[in-house]
Amino acid sequence: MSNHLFDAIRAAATPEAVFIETGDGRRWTYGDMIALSGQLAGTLAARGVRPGDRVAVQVEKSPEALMLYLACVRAGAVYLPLNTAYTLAELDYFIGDAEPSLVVISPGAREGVSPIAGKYGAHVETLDEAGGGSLLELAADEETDFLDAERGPDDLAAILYTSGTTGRSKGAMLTHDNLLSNALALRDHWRFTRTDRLIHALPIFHTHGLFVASNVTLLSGSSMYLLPKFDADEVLRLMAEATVMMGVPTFYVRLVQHPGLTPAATAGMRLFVSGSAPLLAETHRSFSEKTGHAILERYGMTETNMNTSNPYDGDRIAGTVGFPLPGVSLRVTEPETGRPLPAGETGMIEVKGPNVFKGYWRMPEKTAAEFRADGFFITGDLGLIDARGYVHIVGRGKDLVISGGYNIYPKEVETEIDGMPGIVESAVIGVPHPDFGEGVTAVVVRQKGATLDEAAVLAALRDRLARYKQPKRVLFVEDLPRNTMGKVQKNVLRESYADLYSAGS
Ligand code: MLC
Ligand code: AMP
Repeated sequence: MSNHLFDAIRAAATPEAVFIETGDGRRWTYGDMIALSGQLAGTLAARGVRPGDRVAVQVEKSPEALMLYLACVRAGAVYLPLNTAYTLAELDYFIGDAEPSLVVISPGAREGVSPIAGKYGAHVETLDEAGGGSLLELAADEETDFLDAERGPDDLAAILYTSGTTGRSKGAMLTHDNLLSNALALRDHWRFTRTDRLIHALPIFHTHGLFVASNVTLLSGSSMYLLPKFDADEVLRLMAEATVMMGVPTFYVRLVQHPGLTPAATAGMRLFVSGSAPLLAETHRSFSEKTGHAILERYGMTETNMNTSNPYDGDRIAGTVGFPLPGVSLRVTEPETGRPLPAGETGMIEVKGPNVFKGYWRMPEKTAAEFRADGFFITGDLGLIDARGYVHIVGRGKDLVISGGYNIYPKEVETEIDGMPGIVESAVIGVPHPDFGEGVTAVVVRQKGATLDEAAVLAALRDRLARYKQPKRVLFVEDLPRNTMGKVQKNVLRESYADLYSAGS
């Protein structure tokens, strides 16, 4: 039987070659990967997971968690990773919307999640970061030679939720070929070979750490150092052994502040990739001055995988995201009409290609609204193509904050704040933050006589929203600035508070 994505992974695998090493020296070969993902796939099937079923997973990062992703691919299930920061209130929505047949969570979360899973008819199993939990206990009894489920290029491999501008999160449906075609394009573009060793310090519940980092490693038969999270000391130590790192801009901001970042420390590295949020030109320059390496910036999103990349050979230009990847068509249009704009003019970035997702889970109207009639996906990012063909992202048409590489939709935070007693209204904005790029900031109007303060607003949000979505500051004002149409002028607020997080403020 053929399984579009896993057949390609299997073909690139040399059984005795190392796939994963952890910081504490444990190793998994490609042979181990095939055996363990086979046992886990067998466990899924035995637990009643059928091809097309969703498997929701909210667990700490570990080699076994990655094997579970591969097991889902092999069993024909749809992998649904969830940010470990999500609260039970957020989880209830995702499980209710996706209706998974199985939910895998950390052992400590079982008590809280089981009633939610039960409400929607899902089984629960557990997995911890040290390889313990009920799922692996069951897997130990399974055979390693699982017969992979038949899956074609257009079958779903994963659903990744992205927050919606109108509040409700949308599940982006990604097919086997969306993932495979993009990983192959990146592998070739970034010249990955079996001899590469990737520093993997990203979370594995988003496109960047899950698909870009892991699938490129798998499809090149190379290896990775899988770290629980980003830690500048640990990453610098591993650079002596590694060849490539992928990170969000915050990684690079923290590295350039570290005294250990020197030409000697990075001498064995051949490539540093940045993405998920804009890399400041200043960070690019400073990194290059301290190491001699030009960071390679690329641009992608959950719905499209990776769209563009700076060149491997040739100029990696700070402040640009490079050229469309092979197979990807990119154009800049007038947002209202979709009319293509000439080079140099700013408009909506639209993309089309095998990388672009199949649509939003059970939201056909939302899907239709974000595609043009000729199949181009409207990204919501504003940009231009310069005379040399480099793509520049100059802003966002969507009301979105990106903090440390995580997306926060202001509407979701505003809805929570507006529902609190004593609040008239709120506007949530992103303003420059030295570490996270943008800091989530709430500007709030209180009812006359209300005594609610910053601490009370933050306390009320604690169990409602993931930590990274919670405002770093809550500021109170008499009125929000509005234009003649009555729309809140967030640009005015962003200007007023531009220095809020600067050193010394
Ligand atoms: C953690 N915190 C954050 C945060 N991460 N707050 C805002 N934004 C973030 N991104 C909170 C913590 O809960 C903590 O709260 C406080 O901030 C300080 O935490 P920290 O110890 O400094 O954070 P750290 O654990 O070091 O995490 C920061 C980070 C991490 C940048 C390393 O957020 C990260 O790994 N981000 C990567 C995100 C990513 O993979 N994005 C890809 C999406 S895919 P408290 O309670 O202590 O106050 C995509 C498509 C594409 O976008 O193109 O790739
Ligand atoms: P997500 O929905 O989490 O996948 O985030 C995707 C969004 O991140 C894109 O639509 C862009 O706004 C942003 N993004 C990703 N890479 C870059 C980059 N290199 N520069 C600027 N913005 C980026």
